[in-house]
Amino acid sequence: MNEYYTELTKDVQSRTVNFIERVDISSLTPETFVEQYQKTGNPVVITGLLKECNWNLDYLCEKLGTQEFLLRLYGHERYKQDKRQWTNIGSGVEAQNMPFTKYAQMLRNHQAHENDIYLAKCSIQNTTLANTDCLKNIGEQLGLNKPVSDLNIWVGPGGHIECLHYDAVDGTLMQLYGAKKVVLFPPSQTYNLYPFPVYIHLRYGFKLRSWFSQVYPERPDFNAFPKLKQALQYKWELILNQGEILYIPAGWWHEVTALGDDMVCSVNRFWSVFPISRIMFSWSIWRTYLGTLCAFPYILLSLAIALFSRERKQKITKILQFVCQPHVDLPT
Ligand SMILES: O=C(O)CCC(=O)C(=O)O
Repeated sequence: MNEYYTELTKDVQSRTVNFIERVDISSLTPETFVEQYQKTGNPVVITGLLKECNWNLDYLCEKLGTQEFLLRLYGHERYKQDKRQWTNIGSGVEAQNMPFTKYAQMLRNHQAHENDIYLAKCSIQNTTLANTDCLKNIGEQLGLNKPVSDLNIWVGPGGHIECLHYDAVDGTLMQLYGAKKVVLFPPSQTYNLYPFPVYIHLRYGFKLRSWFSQVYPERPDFNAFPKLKQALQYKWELILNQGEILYIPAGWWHEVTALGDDMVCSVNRFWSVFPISRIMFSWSIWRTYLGTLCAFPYILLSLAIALFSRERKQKITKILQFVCQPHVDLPT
């Protein structure tokens, strides 16, 4: 870990925010992880499990070459907007397929930084990274045996922010190059964080999502969102350094900022929740399913429109993929 991030980590830990426990894999077994963190639904940072990984840009270019990935062109103006005016989340911003080597060039010449261009949540299943040694058996070592997604890669410029949201399933965020700052809130704070209402799915399908928050936790506007004051008392904050894994239990809100001036790379995976009783009576989770249900008329209409379009096959595949894996963010 370089000095800058060590200082940043100390700074976060010395402030009066809650900070997350860091546990080395040498003191964990799959059974203790399940007992202490999975069953209780407590986030934790695991160190010492990704020692071999250093996914810098040269390595990624060597492995991914000219394979195409979908890039989201966010632009920095996005962070200045009042989220109540949003008509899309990440999946609705302009997106474009590009060979990885071309994106790497944009990261090297900082075009990606200037325009906040992000490669978000792309499966590495059909790439040479799928069987990489450094990510082998990570889930098993933590007693996580039921993945509900592929391994997804996230590559982007320092400065990029993935806005505050939660997932309906458990997640592990594995930091493979650079560092990220993660702000977390427990599921109990859902209504103090002003999620988009469930009915927005009727109008926007999955372009806008009820599991995203309308607030900026780092730039609070208490006039518009007075209950945010309460939520901030429950704010957890951490720096996720290269080689570390963050376990994010279902329902925990998280905002993720790529740090530094370089490129930052992570891989995540989603897991089914165990025991299911942890979320059975959680309205935060049920409202995501209700939202998904509300999105169906919009999806059916999109399917009908796709049926008559020229790129029929591509569009229909994307829509169906999404329906099968509703927690996976797909471009629309
Ligand atoms: O790393 C990121 O930019 C976001 C990751 C995330 O939201 C997740 O792992 O659930």
